[in-house]
Amino acid sequence: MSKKTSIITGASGQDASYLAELLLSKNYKVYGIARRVSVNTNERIQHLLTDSNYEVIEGDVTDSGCMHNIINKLQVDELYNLAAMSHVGTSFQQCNYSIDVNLKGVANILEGIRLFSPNTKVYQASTSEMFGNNFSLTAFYRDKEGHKLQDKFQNENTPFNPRSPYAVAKLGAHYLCSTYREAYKLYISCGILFNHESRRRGDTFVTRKISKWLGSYRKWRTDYNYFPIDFDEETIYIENMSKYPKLRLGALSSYRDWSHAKDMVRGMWLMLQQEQPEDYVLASGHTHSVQDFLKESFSYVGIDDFKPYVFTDDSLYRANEVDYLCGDATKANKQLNWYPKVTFKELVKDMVEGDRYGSKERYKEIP
Ligand code: NAP
Ligand code: G4F
Repeated sequence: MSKKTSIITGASGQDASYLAELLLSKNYKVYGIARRVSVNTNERIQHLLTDSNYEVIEGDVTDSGCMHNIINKLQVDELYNLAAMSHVGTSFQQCNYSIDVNLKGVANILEGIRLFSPNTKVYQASTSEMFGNNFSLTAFYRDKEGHKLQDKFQNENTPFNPRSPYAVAKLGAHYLCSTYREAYKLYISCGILFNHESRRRGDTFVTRKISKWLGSYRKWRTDYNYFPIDFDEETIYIENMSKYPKLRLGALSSYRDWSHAKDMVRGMWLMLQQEQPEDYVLASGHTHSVQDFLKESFSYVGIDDFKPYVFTDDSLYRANEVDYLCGDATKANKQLNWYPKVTFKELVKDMVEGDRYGSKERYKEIP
């Protein structure tokens, strides 16, 4: 059988790095599309660059000519569109740019597929942010072992209600995908993914911000070998009056359904192995607040009360907040036989351990 071929846009990102590993392990030829940058941003895929089945091609999804040429030339079996301006907070400051990349970029790809490579199967990275503060209410739903999960959740039938420029752009792209799927009979599946993290998570997202701060704080404290003796509003002091800035965060009461990125990319691949293209929610079915993440990660390193270590910075609050996300992935469970393997506790441990040793050891993964 001939080797399957694939394109992954956003090649240097968190998910793309795990997806490339997965596809290479399945003997695919992988073309990673990464935009031109003035410094090397290949840290997450450095270990793949010597693999003859992996090739990085320079490209930007906002450039239609560039994307059309790549799609036409490669005629791949599967295209995974993961490129995005993926930071919700930033999208309030960079509204037009978020629309350019997250919506118009998708239009460029879909047109390229329609015109030049209509047999290519497409995965589009949709997001739970599209639900905003909407949720469906039922008594509760159960997992495959019959355990009770949440009573408030979002699934494929929950109405969308985007609350950020990021979510609006992603929702536009989501609808564009279903429009192209129906109008031109293309194989396009959207994964409505809830939050997923890892050691490779960008360091401005809240989970990684926490694990990274803990790593550097612990190193600083070990260097001095003292425990904190005093705190003021923004600073931690130890015995010789050396000081360390507190962890600065915004909203602590938002709830997110956090999974490991490795579990999610398996679901992306499964979506493109079906007879028919459909959209699927991928989520753990468990939700935790930012405070829960703080509690779990600080207690993992032996700090019982995280509160004295955190400074709440008003400038980090968003103009609009999504308060509660918890996904019901029953459809993916049943149709794709997809279940996440890494628990919330294991995820926190993996991230905190990853940042404990600094950047070199960071990518030694949990098995
Ligand atoms: P990420 O780490 O921020 O990766 C995004 C990638 O897109 C980066 O490699 C970035 O390149 C690239 N990119 C940005 N603008 C581009 C452009 N104009 N042309 C080409 N590439 C461009 O995000 P992620 O967490 O892996 O997420 C992957 C996708 O899933 C994104 O579409 C995200 O919106 C979506 N998603 C993520 C989550 C989550 O919790 N992680 C949940 C739901 C949906 P640089 O490295 O040069 O910046
Ligand atoms: O880690 P976050 O920035 O992730 P957010 O906004 O949920 O978005 C992520 O997940 C989406 C899926 O639901 C993806 F589509 C999107 O691309 C991205 O991967 O923020 C999580 C929560 C928010 O409520 C935020 O307000 O943490 C809160 N938070 C509190 N302090 C903070 C901070 N978020 C960030 N980034 N930085 C803070 O200092």
